[in-house]
Amino acid sequence: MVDSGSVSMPLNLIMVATLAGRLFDVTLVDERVGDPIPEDFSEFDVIAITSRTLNAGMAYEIGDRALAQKKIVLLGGVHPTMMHEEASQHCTSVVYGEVESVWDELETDILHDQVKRVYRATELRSMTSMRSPDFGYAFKSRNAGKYSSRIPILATKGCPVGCNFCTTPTVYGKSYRYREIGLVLDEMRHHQDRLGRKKVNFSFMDDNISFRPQYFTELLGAMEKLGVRWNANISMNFLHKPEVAEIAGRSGCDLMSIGFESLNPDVLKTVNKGANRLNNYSTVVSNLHRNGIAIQGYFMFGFDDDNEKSFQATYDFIMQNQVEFPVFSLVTPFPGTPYFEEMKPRLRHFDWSRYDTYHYMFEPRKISGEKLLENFVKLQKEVYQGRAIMRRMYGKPLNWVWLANFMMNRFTSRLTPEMYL
Ligand code: B12
Ligand code: SF4
Repeated sequence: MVDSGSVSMPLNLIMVATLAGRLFDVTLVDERVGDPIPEDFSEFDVIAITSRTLNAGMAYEIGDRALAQKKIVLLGGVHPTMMHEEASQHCTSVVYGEVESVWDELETDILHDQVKRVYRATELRSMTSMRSPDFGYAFKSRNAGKYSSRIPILATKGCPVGCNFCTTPTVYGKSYRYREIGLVLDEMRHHQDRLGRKKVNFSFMDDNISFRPQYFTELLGAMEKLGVRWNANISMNFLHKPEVAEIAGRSGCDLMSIGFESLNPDVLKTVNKGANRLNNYSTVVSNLHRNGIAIQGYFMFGFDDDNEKSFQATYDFIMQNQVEFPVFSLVTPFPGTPYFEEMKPRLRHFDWSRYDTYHYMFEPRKISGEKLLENFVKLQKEVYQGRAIMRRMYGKPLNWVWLANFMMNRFTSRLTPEMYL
């Protein structure tokens, strides 16, 4: 999105490496930081690849190459899970969902050279047994300097809400699991000891960390004494209550990423996100700001009920409420979800590399595709114009959020509607 030069450490592959590393020698290759992907796999027995939809083509290419060299190829992650039949053409085995719940069986089968076509857990394991990720695999990379210093961490998994456009219900089922608070704190303390300081930055990777308010506030209460900094993706479900923002601020939260999605009430009804109540939006923002928490606000466009007014309403909301870091995307029905099935006849293409939320996917009913993209680009340029940045960021502490805004200024100034086709 912004070419900041750093990416977060890949918790998915690090979890796979942490488990596999007990028995196998593991080499982590992360193409995002510039690690070259080997052409010749003769040094390896097993090639394990992760993929979101937008990287599926690349993952399949690597899988085909390794298969041709008679290697065991494992494909996992969100896209192979959602599209396991398609993925199975390019690997020996598809790992459906999280590796932890199938690892024992998979490890035994690899050792006996008897791997199956699909690994799918009949039951998801409790998070109590989850091993702490071994980041040593990432730190020892020659390109480790390109990893963000924020350490990815998980307290919960899954989300029972079940929105029809979301992949989480398929990947994690409708259950909601959480780790004992003591285990989360132990992991944080481990990094504080390793780095020799209290102020360590963590990034929660949870789907919906605040789904159980009691667990969430207890976790934050316990984190207060640690002196860490943290950020998370969060739904708005109870952020309108001032005490939640207060405890988040006291426990070291410096950024919350919130899916506001839309300012158009008709769109919100169809998105079916019960937590998003328009009349709470401004309260949520001011509660967080009062406690020193910056907001990364996600906004989507291209729904059937979107019209030109949606853009103006979003602009006004962002400017009036000084949202620090707005992020805009186009509605993208991801393969394997009920929404994808519903929209299939109207989708413009099935080129997975363009399923990145930055491509135009279908013509909405109330605005032409041309007008949609024109307004989409205009809004981004307006919100990240120098003067608009100064208005939104007025009075905010001088930190990386300013820098992100200036990078977005450069990035958005180059945008054109054609880039989204
Ligand atoms: C945190 C997060 C982010 C972070 C990235 C963190 C990172 N370092 O990757 C940020 C905010 C940067 C981000 C960005 C984006 N994200 Co995001 N993100 C997530 C989220 C909420 C959690 C991912 C995570 O780390 N989970 C924790 C790890 C441990 O779990 P996991 O990834 O599921 O991995 C486990 C299993 O899948 C399995 N596994 C995974 N890979 C493999 C491989 C093998 C070989 C094996 C055996 C097993 C295995 O075992 C793992 C360990 O348990 C997911 C939702 C989700 N639940 O997946 C969305 C999600 C992955 N993101 C999504 C999207 C769309 C994006 C963006 C395009 C959004 C945008 N408009 O910018 C960008 C794309 C960035 C990119 N270039 O890839 C979609 C992807 C949909 C799809 N079909 O591709 C998801 C699924 C959200 C959704 N519900 O739709 N994201
Ligand atoms: S609330 Fe968020 S994580 Fe949960 S199902 Fe809906 S979109 Fe997915």
